Amino acid sequence: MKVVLRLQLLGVLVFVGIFHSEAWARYSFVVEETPYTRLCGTKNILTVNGTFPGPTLYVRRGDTVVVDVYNKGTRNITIHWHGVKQSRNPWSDGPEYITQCPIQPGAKFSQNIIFSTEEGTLWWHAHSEWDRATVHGAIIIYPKNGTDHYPFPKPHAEFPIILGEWWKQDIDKVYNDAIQSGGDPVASDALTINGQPGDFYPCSSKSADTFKLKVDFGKTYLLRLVNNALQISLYFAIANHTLAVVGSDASYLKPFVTDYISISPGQTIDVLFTANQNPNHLYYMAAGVSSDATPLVVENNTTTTAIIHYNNQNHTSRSTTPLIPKLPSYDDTISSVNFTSRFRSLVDKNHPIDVPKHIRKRMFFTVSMNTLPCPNDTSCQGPNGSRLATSVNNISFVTPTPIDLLEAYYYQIKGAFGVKFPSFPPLKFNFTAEDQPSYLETPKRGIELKVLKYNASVQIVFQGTSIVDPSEHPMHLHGFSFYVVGIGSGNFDKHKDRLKFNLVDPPLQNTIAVPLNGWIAIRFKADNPGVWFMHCHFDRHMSWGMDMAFIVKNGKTPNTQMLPPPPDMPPC
Ligand SMILES: *[C@@H]1O[C@H](CO)[C@@H](O)[C@H](O)[C@H]1NC(C)=O
Ligand SMILES: *[C@@H]1O[C@H](CO)[C@@H](O)[C@H](O)[C@H]1NC(C)=O
Ligand SMILES: *[C@@H]1O[C@H](CO)[C@@H](O)[C@H](O)[C@H]1NC(C)=O
Ligand SMILES: *[C@@H]1O[C@H](CO)[C@@H](O)[C@H](O)[C@H]1NC(C)=O
Ligand SMILES: *[C@@H]1O[C@H](CO)[C@@H](O)[C@H](O)[C@H]1NC(C)=O
Ligand SMILES: *[C@@H]1O[C@H](CO)[C@@H](O)[C@H](O)[C@H]1NC(C)=O
Ligand SMILES: *[C@@H]1O[C@H](CO)[C@@H](O)[C@H](O)[C@H]1NC(C)=O
Ligand SMILES: *[C@@H]1O[C@H](CO)[C@@H](O)[C@H](O)[C@H]1NC(C)=O
Ligand SMILES: *[C@@H]1O[C@H](CO)[C@@H](O)[C@H](O)[C@H]1NC(C)=O
Ligand SMILES: *[C@@H]1O[C@H](CO)[C@@H](O)[C@H](O)[C@H]1NC(C)=O
Ligand SMILES: *[C@@H]1O[C@H](CO)[C@@H](O)[C@H](O)[C@H]1NC(C)=O
Ligand SMILES: CC(=O)N[C@H]1CO[C@H](CO)[C@@H](O)[C@@H]1O
Ligand SMILES: [Cu+2]
Repeated sequence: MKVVLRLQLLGVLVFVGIFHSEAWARYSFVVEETPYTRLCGTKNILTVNGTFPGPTLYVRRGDTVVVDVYNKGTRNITIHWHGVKQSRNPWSDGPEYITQCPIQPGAKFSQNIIFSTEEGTLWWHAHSEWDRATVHGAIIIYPKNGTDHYPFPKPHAEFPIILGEWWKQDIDKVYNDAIQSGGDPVASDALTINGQPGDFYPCSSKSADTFKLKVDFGKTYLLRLVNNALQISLYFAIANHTLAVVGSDASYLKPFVTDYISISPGQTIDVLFTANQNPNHLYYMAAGVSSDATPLVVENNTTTTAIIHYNNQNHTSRSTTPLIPKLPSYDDTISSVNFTSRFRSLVDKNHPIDVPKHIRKRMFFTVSMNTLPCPNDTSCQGPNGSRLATSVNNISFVTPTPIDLLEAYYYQIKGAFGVKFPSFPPLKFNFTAEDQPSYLETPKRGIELKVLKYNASVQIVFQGTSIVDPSEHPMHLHGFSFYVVGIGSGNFDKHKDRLKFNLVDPPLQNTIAVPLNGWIAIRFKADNPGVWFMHCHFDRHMSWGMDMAFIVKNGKTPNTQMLPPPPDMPPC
């Protein structure tokens, strides 16, 4: 098996070497504090190997990779391999207090990353508090070596494009302040493309560090987009160039052409674009807010940019002011849902799909904003002097500690969690009504899991509600990709909407945004034993309780059972 290591330097891929290895490759991730300057100020941020974004992992479909994670920082940390199925190996999945206790300062944890059918782009990120703001990187999964190749013309070159948010404050302060206040977190100070805010922000203009992509006229390029923003979904576009969407979440799509994309935190989208415009101009690629999350964006609805620069410009007639793409407005939720609704799995003989047809386990999960009454001596900066919360089926998840759910399950430690997560919400009401009675606002709090039989065919309809404040919710499931068989606005109608499910070529995703006051329906086969977290990928919603976990039981044969824990699981 061939492993190609590359370094990304100022936007140019520099080829540093090829080596051969046996069944797997081994990497080191050194988590450490590193000084970075952005928006006119310097501060230490937590990084992997001193780079921001962190190193890209290059693998092939079906590889297993070992990553030795060394914590040389001063904070507890965990690393999650977002979208990697990790068959039978929840031990290396990463969410803190769900599948492991954190890697404490000075400690090391060797994680086995087991790829299976994923192909395209995924990413890795910290899964401890909100550390992923700076601790993240792309994972590029090439087709298997040999006859297999991309199901589209080979691009001339390809680049990871990681979208994110930058705070002038330390991210742990942003987190602690939000948790203590009970209200919304402070808005980020900039959006970023590959770690750089770009020309529209102070001290970034014409910065040598702004991400630049040099292209040859007539050539086609593959951009592997990752949204690592913490609190918002994003629109992305390139001035005067159309984009052909070819994949998402490491699964190929039927290509379609669009002027813009909408991408949720957690999601990846692969797009091709051809450098076929006037080479004497510069073109911005730009990203801007797409969620209607008013308190977090209104003052900060600026746009992050990178520059596309054609080689072989005519120097006497070139323009030095880049053209700006038009992005949909931040509150234009229709354009966002419209874009996502166009996804269709590729489906060809090399990329078949297997949508569960006969559902054994049907579930309906409401995802809601909530408020908690104000306890004495507590700051309560949520609406009407409350504390903000979130829930799934009216249970606001409480993070277990000092223990993790996977070890509690495996070693049968009693009292760490319950197994009564409800398949249906406790109350029926008009989920998306304009005004909701205030008695609906207060959720229960707890640690309830849902037990699934091995190989059960599962359907979940996620229903957004208008309790407190309607919002979209990018839901992410660990341990599985799922088919998105339906998406719609308003209340899910089980008689009418079910008839319109796409069971022919639904997209296979690991993150899907439940539209604001809308619903989505997903299906998957529970063929991966373990404890698997499911949560909203807006980090504030995750921290407020929009989470739950599945226990998928072992099957009957040895190769349908969880692998044993590794010897170096971090202790609590
Ligand atoms: C991968 O494929 C290339 C070309 O097909 C071949 O030269 C190379 O030896 C292969 N590598 C491995 C590890 O199979
Ligand atoms: C990270 O840094 C370590 C030591 O500094 C190095 O051995 C390792 O190869 C680097 N990892 C990656 C993925 O670049
Ligand atoms: C870019 O697109 C705009 C809007 O469609 C158009 O007015 C302009 O002429 C285009 N510029 C170039 C250099 O193609
Ligand atoms: C904010 O968005 C509005 C509406 O899209 C736009 O008019 C305004 O220029 C934006 N402000 C900034 C600072 O980007
Ligand atoms: C470059 O542009 C100038 C001005 O438009 C023109 O006179 C010249 O012929 C061009 N050169 C080339 C190589 O196209
Ligand atoms: C939605 O997308 C379709 C293309 O699939 C387009 O024709 C239509 O105008 C779009 N609608 C809105 C409201 O943007
Ligand atoms: C909270 O404060 C109120 C008013 O000071 C007091 O009556 C009540 O007993 C306190 N509740 C708790 C749980 O301490
Ligand atoms: C639910 O509320 C929405 C929004 O106010 C309204 O349009 C719809 O008619 C209501 N549905 C029912 C069944 O009352
Ligand atoms: C959630 O549960 C609490 C406690 O039972 C109840 O007061 C509240 O009305 C419920 N809300 C919803 C939306 O089910
Ligand atoms: C806050 O209180 C006002 C007045 O009692 C009420 O109308 C409003 O719905 C409340 N808002 C929330 C989010 O509870
Ligand atoms: C770090 O993790 C350990 C083990 O779970 C825990 O005891 C400790 O409180 C954590 N430290 C912080 C600052 O959260
Ligand atoms: C870059 C920028 O405009 N940042 C602003 C974002 O909004 C906060 C207030 O919410 C301002 O303090 C920042 O300056
Ligand atoms: Cu959410």
